[in-house]
Amino acid sequence: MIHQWFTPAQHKHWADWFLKERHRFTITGLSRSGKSMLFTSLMTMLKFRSEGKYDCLPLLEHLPMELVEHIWVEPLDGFKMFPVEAHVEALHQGQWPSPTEDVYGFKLVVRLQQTGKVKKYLLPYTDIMFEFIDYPGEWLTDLPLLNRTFNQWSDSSWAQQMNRPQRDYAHEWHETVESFDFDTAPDEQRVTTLVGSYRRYLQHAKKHGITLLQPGSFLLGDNSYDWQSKGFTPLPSCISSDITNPWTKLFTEHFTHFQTSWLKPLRQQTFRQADKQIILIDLFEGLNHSKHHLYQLKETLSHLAETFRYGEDSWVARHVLRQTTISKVAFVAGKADLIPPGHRDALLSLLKQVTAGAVARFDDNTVQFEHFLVSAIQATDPGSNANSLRYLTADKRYLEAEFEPLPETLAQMSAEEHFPVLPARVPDDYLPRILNGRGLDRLFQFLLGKES
Ligand SMILES: Nc1nc2c(ncn2[C@@H]2O[C@H](COP(=O)(O)OP(=O)(O)OP(=O)(O)O)[C@@H](O)[C@H]2O)c(=O)[nH]1
Ligand SMILES: [Mg+2]
Repeated sequence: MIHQWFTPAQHKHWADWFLKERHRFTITGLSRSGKSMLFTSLMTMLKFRSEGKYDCLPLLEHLPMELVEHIWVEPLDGFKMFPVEAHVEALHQGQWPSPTEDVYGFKLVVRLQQTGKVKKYLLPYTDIMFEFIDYPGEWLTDLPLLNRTFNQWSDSSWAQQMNRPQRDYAHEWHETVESFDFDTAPDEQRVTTLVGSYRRYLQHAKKHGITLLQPGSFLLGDNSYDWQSKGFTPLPSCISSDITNPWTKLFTEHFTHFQTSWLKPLRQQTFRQADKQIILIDLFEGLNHSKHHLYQLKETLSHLAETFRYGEDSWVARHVLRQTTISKVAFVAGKADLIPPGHRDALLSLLKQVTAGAVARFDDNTVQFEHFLVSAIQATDPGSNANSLRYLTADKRYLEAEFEPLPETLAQMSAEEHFPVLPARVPDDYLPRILNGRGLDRLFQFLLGKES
């Protein structure tokens, strides 16, 4: 019987937790931050766990197996099924999952045992659902544009491009604008020229580790916004401030179209309010380039926090006011297997700094947050000393790499310093390496744990 296993305090915890039938997690992550790989690992772990093959998801410490009849994965209404088989097949071929260009979902259902009076009282639901949605990271950075006018966006976009590191990648685009004749009215060809040049800037900057790329949707193919016929670019402020200028008129119209026909439905469908949020962050790309890139990442994350609603997830808010706010946030630095264990404290400290601006937006103290280091797959092996790792290169050589200590603070990093990211290939024994991924247990324990 349940009351023999738990103290009264734990009973309360259980009751709280199961008052909700549906737990919505979002994993919010910039492009290439590791979302698809994390979902792939999670589903693989759950599959092994539910088939009783491997007891690998301590997630379920909060949900003892004795209470669980069955766990399975289902499609999520309105979404294509997350292509876990395709991703696992890619890993099997030694490839990483391909970048996501559309939105996919899945639902994890935990069916509880039906027996026992205590269960009926404590756990009103039979099935508890966890919903997961995977999407291209580029969509995420566009959401803040919902709160801007074209003019505001255009001005802030220029301001960003004038600073390092963006400025370093914007030369061609800036030259195009300088020699462009905005007195001649826009026609299809001239719009295509301008949008084409701006897109090349976005692509070039992305390749060099920039995360604040707006609109990121312009970087994707057919399943994304129709930038070919409804594109826009920032305009020099002398043009954008003149609302009678035909370019300003046209781009304002396209920008509004972007907001209403693309961003609004996207926010409603894909970024439905969840109560628990994992913000997945790749620090390695920034470290690979420069300290300016890390500051730029910090700015991006701070902008993103603007678009989500944070606050206490109270019973009243949920049942009476019918609103959900995010009450728990896990800031997660992924791919932690790419540095030696001895350097992880420094990585955690960098994570805290890079997310400080986002944290500052939780302006009341009802949001619980923590920082975590996680690897969805343990792709590397320990090296011969505390500062080294062994890994498989693209051409399948097994090498040892020595690491310089990471700086503990961004301020300590010199402007020219950078830390090359380990080009680790997917090893043949990817499966046990997924099952032995690090940090997921602590992460889920935090997310599923009692709200204080
Ligand atoms: N070593 C290591 N590399 C990882 C891990 N997770 C992701 N990666 C690397 O990061 C890349 C991006 O991971 P994805 O899961 O595709 O990232 P995403 O957030 O889905 O990216 P988009 O779909 O483009 O938004 C992969 O191709 C891998 O190279 C991990 O746990 N360990
Ligand atoms: Mg993806």
